[in-house]
Amino acid sequence: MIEKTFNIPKHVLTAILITMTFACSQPQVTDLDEVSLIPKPRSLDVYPGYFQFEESSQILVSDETLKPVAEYMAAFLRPVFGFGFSIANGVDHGGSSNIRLRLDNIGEELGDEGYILDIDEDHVDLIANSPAGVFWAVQTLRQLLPAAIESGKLVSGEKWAIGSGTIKDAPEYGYRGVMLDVARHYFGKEYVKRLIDLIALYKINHLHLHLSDDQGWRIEIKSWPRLTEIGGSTQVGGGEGGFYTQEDYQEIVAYAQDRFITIVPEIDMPGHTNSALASYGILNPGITVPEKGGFKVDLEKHGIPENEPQPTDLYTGIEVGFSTLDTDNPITYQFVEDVIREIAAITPGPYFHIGGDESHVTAMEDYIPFIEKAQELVYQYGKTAIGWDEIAHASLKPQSVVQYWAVAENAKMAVDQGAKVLISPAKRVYLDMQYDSTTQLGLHWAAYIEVDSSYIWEPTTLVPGIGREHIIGVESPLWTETITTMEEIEYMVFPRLAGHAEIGWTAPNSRNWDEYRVRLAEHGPRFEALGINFYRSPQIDWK
Ligand code: TNX
Repeated sequence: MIEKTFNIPKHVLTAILITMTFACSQPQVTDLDEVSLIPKPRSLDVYPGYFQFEESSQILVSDETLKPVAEYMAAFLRPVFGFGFSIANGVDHGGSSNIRLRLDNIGEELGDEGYILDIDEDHVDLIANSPAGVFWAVQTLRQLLPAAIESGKLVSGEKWAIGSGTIKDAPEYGYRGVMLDVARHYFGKEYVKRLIDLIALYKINHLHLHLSDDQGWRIEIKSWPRLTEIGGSTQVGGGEGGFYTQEDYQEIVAYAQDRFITIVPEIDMPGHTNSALASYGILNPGITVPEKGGFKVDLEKHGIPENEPQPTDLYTGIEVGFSTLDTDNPITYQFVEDVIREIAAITPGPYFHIGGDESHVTAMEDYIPFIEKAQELVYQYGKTAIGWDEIAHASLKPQSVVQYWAVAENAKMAVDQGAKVLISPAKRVYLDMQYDSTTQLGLHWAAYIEVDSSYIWEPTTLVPGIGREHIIGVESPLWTETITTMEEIEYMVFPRLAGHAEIGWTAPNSRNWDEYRVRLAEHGPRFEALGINFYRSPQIDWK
């Protein structure tokens, strides 16, 4: 065997060694403007240099109210970095390599949710008028770090650094929402919490829970216990269903609140009420359920005397529009009041959603006074009423909100009454709509919604006569007739929600599909690290 020796001159070797050592100690830093942020921030300035996280880095808070945000942040940094990230009061004592969370007056135009994220060689500063702004700055910081930050697992040997610069950011709309239908299929609180965690990353700040429908009643009402005992006992397809106790619901509310997400409870009325009519015959005006998918309530099992008014059958199919509350019966209003009172009492958020959609078997002359009474009760219990766009047929209070999903004239009627609009056009944001004709899950009555179609639209040009001043924001509903698991939820929600989040947050003149799709591609590894079962749309060159 021939031994080969390379005679490398000593000075060259030294030079190579120095270069290697230098290269190893230099972290990989991407300039801020090269990072794919979603939603796109309002402004971004890049400076030379970078901030490097150190073992000794601390999270400092200017204010006690920011401690939970600091804890939240530390909870995802610690396991991945393997650093301690201790949290301390006071942002003004010296020390470098710290992350400082600070409440300060950053100007009215950045509002309650805006923030400044300032990165230099010594510090990362997250500054806002209120804790919500600091929280959204944390979400931006997450996206400035490599995708591995989302894995929750230790990454060793990495030098963690982010490029220097300043991001100034604030949302276009104060209401950026997702709706989850837990009535057609019931999803336990762990599912809801995971969804809350995932949507927070995209700065979504409302989660609307569709808590009742023909197939299921999902929230405990102490004064009407059979609603969950009977009405919560099944779901589409005939599975066992389920419901949230009031304690479960409060746990969800608190979990969401910790992430600056407001829960919006919906009880859909006077249609979409079969689960209530199956629980209490006295609420039933004598309707019957569609032939396929109905089954008798076991009266004996629930101790219901034969001579009580007959409840409807439970319903496990997916037809809509066949049920209604008895709008002439005073007991109906006792029921509605009890339900609104009990839910309002455990809902800190400002809204109560009364549904009001597809009441096809309620005569308009009955529908209108019903909606007006329900609206009244919502205000009586201290909440702001929201309803689907049909409620605009009734006389609305100016504070009330109409959720535009189908009929533009309804939305226009609402603003003509001085009410506000939440934008949820089925053709653009319905997350239960299939991506294309090959999608296995979902429906397509409104449209096939590929990623481009879900992104390329603008709320203020959707309905003539409805402009920026009438709109409170954008919400993406996920109806769950065909959705049964968390994986299926994720598949329909991602990646479309990221685009909806940007429509709600980023001004229209900063949005552009060709540029967005490149940014979205970079979120593929983030989705993967988070274990999200997302739809790999062929429109995106996933990384
Ligand atoms: C229409 S959107 C409905 C829901 C269905 C959905 C299915 C709305 C207010 N009503 O009851 O689940 O279509 O896409």
